[in-house]
Amino acid sequence: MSLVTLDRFILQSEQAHPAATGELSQLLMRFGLAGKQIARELAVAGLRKELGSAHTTNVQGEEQKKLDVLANEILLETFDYGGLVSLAASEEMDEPFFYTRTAETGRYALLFDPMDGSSNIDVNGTLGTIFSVRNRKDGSEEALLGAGNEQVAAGYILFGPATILVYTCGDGVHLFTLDPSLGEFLLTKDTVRMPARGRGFAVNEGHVSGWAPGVRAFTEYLKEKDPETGRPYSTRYSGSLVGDLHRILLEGGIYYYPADALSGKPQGKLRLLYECHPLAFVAEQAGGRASSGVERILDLAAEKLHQRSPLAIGSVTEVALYERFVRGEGPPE
Ligand code: FBP
Repeated sequence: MSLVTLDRFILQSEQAHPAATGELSQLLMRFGLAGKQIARELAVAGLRKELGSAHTTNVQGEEQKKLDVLANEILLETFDYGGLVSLAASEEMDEPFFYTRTAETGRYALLFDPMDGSSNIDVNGTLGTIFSVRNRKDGSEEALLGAGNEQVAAGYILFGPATILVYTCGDGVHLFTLDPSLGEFLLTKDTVRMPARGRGFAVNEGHVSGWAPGVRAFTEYLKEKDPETGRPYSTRYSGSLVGDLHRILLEGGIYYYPADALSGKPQGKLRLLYECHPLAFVAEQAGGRASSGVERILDLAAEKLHQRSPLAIGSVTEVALYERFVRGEGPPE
């Protein structure tokens, strides 16, 4: 059986696009390289005293972990040659980073959350890296703020019992698993389809007191007993959006992080450009859906780099139901 590595799959997919320059292919392959490096650092972080706080805070006022900073550095270095990228923005950097040598020529701009699920870092929980690729346009920070449907590619790397890379370029969602003995990501699932409905929901109910009545009613509705509609749903919240979304990609269900009027997060917690947009692109390409509760996440543009947005993402059935409850319409008759 011939092995389908990430690089081989990307190069074969490129052949379907005669006008392709090969630059996007090279760029996507680099995320594979960055994923391997970050996986290696995670595996030995406890041995190398790389767990714990970096004693710095990011632009969101959140404590930075040493691994947040290390993963950010690995990603920046991974694209600092080959002239593909002109600028990159990250959850861990106040301002975009401009690649001096290619600021005028690099065709692409990147946005990433280097270490998603930071609260899991010190307890060996599931973690992820989220990435989004855009055309550089005029190469300014403003060029990064466009609607989610301007993304060229997006995906995530999941660091769990196995390291998994999932990406889309707008032609379906493809899933690869890292074979540590080969040091290669191997194709595990091509053109993944998310089930239209699920049995699980992922939300931090500890914040319920700050939610809008519609969100509270939706959560209570999922927990009521009614086998005909597959209820009650099971709670599946890992503390890592990437970990929860990966489960939903394979089993269906919904993850939501609503606006929270009481904890100073009137727009929720998640960042629109490098958490919501890329995962919405993946979800929709797999047949799922992503909403703010009111609007399609991919139609939303940002005013600021680190802007937050409420997010409900997952199977079409549950996300549509969530939007009904947010509109105050309750469940369908
Ligand atoms: P980070 O990118 O800073 O980790 O924030 C995102 C996140 O950790 C998600 O992965 C996760 O679902 C959520 O925040 C957890 O937030 P909370 O601790 O409020 O439940």
